[in-house]
Amino acid sequence: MSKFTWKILPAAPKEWLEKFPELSEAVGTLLWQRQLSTDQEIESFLSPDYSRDLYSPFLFNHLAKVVERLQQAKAKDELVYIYGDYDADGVCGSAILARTFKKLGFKFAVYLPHREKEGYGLNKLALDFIKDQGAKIVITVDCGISNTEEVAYANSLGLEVIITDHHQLPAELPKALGIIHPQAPGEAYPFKYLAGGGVAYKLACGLIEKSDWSDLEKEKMKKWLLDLVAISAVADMVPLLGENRTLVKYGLIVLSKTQNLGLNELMILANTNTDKITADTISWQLAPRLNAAGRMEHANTALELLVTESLEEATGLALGLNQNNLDRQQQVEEVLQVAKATLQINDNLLIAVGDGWPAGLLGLVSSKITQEFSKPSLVITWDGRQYVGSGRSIKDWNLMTAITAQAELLDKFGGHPQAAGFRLKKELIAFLSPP
Ligand SMILES: [Mn+2]
Repeated sequence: MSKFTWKILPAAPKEWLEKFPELSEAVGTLLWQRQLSTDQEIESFLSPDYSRDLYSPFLFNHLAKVVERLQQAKAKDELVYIYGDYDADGVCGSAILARTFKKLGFKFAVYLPHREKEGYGLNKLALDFIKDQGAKIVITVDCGISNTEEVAYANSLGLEVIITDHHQLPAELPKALGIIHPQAPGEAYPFKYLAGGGVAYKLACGLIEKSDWSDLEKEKMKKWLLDLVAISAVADMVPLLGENRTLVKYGLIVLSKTQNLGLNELMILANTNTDKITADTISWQLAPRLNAAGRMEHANTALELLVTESLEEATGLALGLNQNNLDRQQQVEEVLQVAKATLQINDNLLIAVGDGWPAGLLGLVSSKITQEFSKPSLVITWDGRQYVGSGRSIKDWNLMTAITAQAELLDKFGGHPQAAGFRLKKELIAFLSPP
């Protein structure tokens, strides 16, 4: 029996196809199946246009307010901390803001939490550290929307928090100075599926547009950041529709002639053919290497690579990431073999429980299991203090909803419908014993 059950979508109706004589039947049907029905939707899908298909960042409800506060911070020479996620999306988003701040002359620093020791999102110890450095403002990138408690703590320390994120919204939003999130309640921004890096880019564009540079300088700066925006979107697997399509199309062009020394070095090591850059170049060559930093050591290496202006440093950092990636591949293979040998099935959910597996690799292992068996999976390990887990799901089963339904068993959780992570409460140890 075949591993797949094929469900063939219906062909486009003849009358509909006749309205678009310039399209072949095959292309017409594919567009119709994607529910693209107007001339304008079809045109934007087939030929995204930079000057037509991007929205103004100031459509975000809070963007003007946030830009104004940041301009004030710059004028007063206040220290601003960028607090990013450790994956390729978060690191690229942090690099986008860092490069923009540097060009604009901000006093700033970047903090990326350690994937295993600190975990995802804001944490109080990190906020204490940031406060001690003399910061006034913290801007989250690709995280923060679920950190209601940590934002309250930051406020109690006298830190103002700006959230830029795209993750699932919690019941109670954090009390931040501004929330830039395409799906925030009442958010006017028309496109809802930007990656974390895309959201950070919108803030960067707002700052650039309000700067005193010439129009030409502004345009150049905004365009040369698009390589990082494309990596964010493809690495995070956001739908390549609407504004994402335009950002990625132009981002790939920028990537093929990137001015980013680190990306250039990374592409040399990955044997990238810069004449044929596609989304696959990002998925298979760049994103795994950028992610390897956070999974194997610390995401700071990837960030430094993306912001460095020294060729020598870029070469060294790229070599390090390349090695991290090789080590990562080997370890995933090892954990995958053990996980598959201990796989349990519960309804239609596959579960593997282990001991001491690197937490940064659980999602990759889960993804391979889900791919192989076409079923959602959870890969859970004992990390010496607690059970941590990561899961991947199939298209028709919302993993995040399933995990949220078990919130009372969990210390921390977050993610998307098809990919999520969690920590089990310590009291639950008795119910799960490592194999
Ligand atoms: Mn993301």
